[in-house]
Amino acid sequence: MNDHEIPELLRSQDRFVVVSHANPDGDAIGSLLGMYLALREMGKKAWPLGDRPFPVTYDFLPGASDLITDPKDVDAPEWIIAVDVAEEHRISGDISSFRHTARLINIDHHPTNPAFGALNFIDARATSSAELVHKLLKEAGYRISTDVGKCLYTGLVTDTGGFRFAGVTGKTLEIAAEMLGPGLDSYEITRHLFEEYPLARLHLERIVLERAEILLDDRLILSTLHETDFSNVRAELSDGENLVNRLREFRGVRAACLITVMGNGLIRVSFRSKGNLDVAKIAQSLGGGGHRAAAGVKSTLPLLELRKTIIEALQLALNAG
Ligand SMILES: [Mn+2]
Repeated sequence: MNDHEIPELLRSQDRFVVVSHANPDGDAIGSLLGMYLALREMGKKAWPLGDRPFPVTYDFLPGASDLITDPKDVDAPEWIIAVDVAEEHRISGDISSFRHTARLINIDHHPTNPAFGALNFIDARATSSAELVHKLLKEAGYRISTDVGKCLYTGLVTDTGGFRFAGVTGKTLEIAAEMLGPGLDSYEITRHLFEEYPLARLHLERIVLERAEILLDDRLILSTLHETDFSNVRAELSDGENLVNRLREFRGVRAACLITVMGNGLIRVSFRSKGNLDVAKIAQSLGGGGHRAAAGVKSTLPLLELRKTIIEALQLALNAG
């Protein structure tokens, strides 16, 4: 599955456009900016591409203001690097004008990734894609700078929930230490990530908790947001990132689910689980994907039908496990 030529390509090749997934989280943004800045520091042409500006939370990251949203500003790239993208159609940024002239390198840690690149580096044991970017850059002979470290550490910290989630080992902490390097405080970064939320998030959190339903003998907590909730409290969609985690934090709860009803007939569902329950499987059965303990799907099913399907699938999985 893994292509071992990638470090050599990063070292020898020159023109790279770097992309990640739509509605990017900390790992998507950190991995994208970390890769982009490292390539630039290595003296190469590199373009960070996305379909719209990143959420303001990440404005503190080096390179954040370099993001390109118009593919015309990308000049004849030879390589497309996709980081943290579970499926090709989830790539953010219009790569169609060079998709068939450039070759795609796919770097990801989602177990459901179908290896859509010409070259693929996929490792589901990694807690973040940032870890994989770090590994490849190191193997390419690149020595991590403070700027790149900030970006990659952001990816690692956000995808591990601040080192709390399943899969964090001593190795994870060693990699984190390498990313921080000497002279960089973890708190210089984590303060921006966890203590500078827009106030709109507090309003959203209130609504999510107020509407939380405790189901399946206290094993599932489910809540629902509507697009109008976001506009009512003047929140962006990204202000709700990872709010679903709050629903998993209680004793005996095995699964958490946050349903977000968008205005365009689409419904976003985020799943979290605890213990051996595999929510990626449930997301996949509905057309989505993700990780064992954190997965999601966008569905066109009507709300009530979708809700019923989700609860039944979770009930079946919980009773089987
Ligand atoms: Mn990730």
